[in-house]
Amino acid sequence: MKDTKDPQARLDALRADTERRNPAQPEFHQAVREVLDSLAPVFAVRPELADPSLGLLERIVEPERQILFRVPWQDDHGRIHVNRGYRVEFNSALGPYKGGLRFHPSVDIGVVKFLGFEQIFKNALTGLGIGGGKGGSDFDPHGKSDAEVMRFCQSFMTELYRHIGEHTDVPAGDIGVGGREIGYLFGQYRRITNRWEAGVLTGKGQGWGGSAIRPEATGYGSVLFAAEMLAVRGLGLSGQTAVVSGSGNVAIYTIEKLQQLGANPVTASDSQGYVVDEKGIDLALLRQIKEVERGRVSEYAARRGPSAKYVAGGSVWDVAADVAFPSATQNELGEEAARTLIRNGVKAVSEGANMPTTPEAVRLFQEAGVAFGPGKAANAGGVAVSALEMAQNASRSAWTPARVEEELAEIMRSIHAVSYETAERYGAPGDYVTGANIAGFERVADAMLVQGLI
Ligand code: NDP
Ligand code: 2IT
Repeated sequence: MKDTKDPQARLDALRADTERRNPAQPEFHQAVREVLDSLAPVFAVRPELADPSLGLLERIVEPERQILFRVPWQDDHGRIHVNRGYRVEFNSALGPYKGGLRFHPSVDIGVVKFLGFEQIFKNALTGLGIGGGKGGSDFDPHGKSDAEVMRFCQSFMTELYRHIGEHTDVPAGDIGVGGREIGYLFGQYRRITNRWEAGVLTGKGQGWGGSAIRPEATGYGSVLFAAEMLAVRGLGLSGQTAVVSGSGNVAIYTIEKLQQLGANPVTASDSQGYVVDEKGIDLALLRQIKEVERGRVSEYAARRGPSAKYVAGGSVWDVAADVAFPSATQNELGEEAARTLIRNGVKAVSEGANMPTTPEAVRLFQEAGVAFGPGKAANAGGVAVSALEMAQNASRSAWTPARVEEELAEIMRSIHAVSYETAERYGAPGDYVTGANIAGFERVADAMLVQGLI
């Protein structure tokens, strides 16, 4: 990289270098760019962090370790399939690598690196002593039997086990990985290692080391973050109409917390379409279809009656709302959707998913004065309660749901406060993207600096 003292020129050169060294990884480039674009104000105040001779930035964009492996498995008809397994151990300056596993056909090394990179700063924001990592596979759990999912998980863990551990790397769920998969993965880890090492995975069942409120934590946290952003503007969630995308773990508990706080979530979606329910989403029906039957949101509309309409292939962001919760996947909310939401009067957007809003759409929201909560801050509640699960495992205790929920609320308040105050301090009032990126970066950078050349 060019050895220049001009911070912006250094950042531009680093970005170009990262793109050249990591070809064909557009999601990773996007995630790196979004962080680097926020950092110039830090270097104006703390030039030592950008000192070219330290190479700190070059180290931050390079994972500490990248693991790629073959995952062979047999389907119910005896046929053999081969998938790829990934674990990117990105940064352990603040604690053991921590982050979910994603099973989805779109998973490749660039997707895992984008998620792992985001996770470093998200985890730093929680203040709970966890480093950043992510993993997964291009395996598609849709339409697979429980037995097939179990055989896949066992094969995946038969390689992964040698790389993880409660003090080393602690995976959890993400898209396509929930309680069922964590159960199969944990069983195989225990069998291979002959260790009851509860803290090696989070998102476990509550009867065997899982934490209360972990399934709810990401969605609940994203709603609490939205409530904090609205409170700054003298507004509340009660009585507000909400549009939520996705119908998985994050979306379901986003809808639940919105209803508890008196808001009216009217949508859910999957990769095939969305449903809009003018009476508000019937959560018991949605959960029956998604969690029990593992079905599609189209079935919700078919069973709910005349208040609900299914729109195949449409954009959920066409539905008018006061608050929006993108909770499905990356780049699901682009420029056109942002314009529609702004035209319809949206006041706040809280990212339950990782990087769901494109950079152009983020800019539009910010220019329009919409409160925008980036995923690193807004969806950190899930990994935060994972860290609380690790604490319970280490002390062989189980906290009450009320205690975990109170801690989650306090953590979300503090992430909001540090993002808000950091943005103010660096001359970008109300800009949670800048605030969260700088606050997370400073914690990681400070730890790396005093730990020597790592
Ligand atoms: P789930 O697998 O439970 O649900 C994913 C949902 O998103 C499904 O409705 C799925 O629909 C939809 N979806 C997935 N891929 C696409 C796509 N390419 N296009 C449109 N819709 C899609 O995952 P989670 O709810 O756990 O995760 C959702 C998001 O939240 C992800 O970005 C994840 O990284 C993020 N997140 C999750 C956390 C957690 O604790 N689980 C913590 C923090 C962030 P379909 O079934 O049709 O694929
Ligand atoms: O993106 C995320 O923060 C997660 N999928 C949760 C990670 C975790 O370790 O709980």
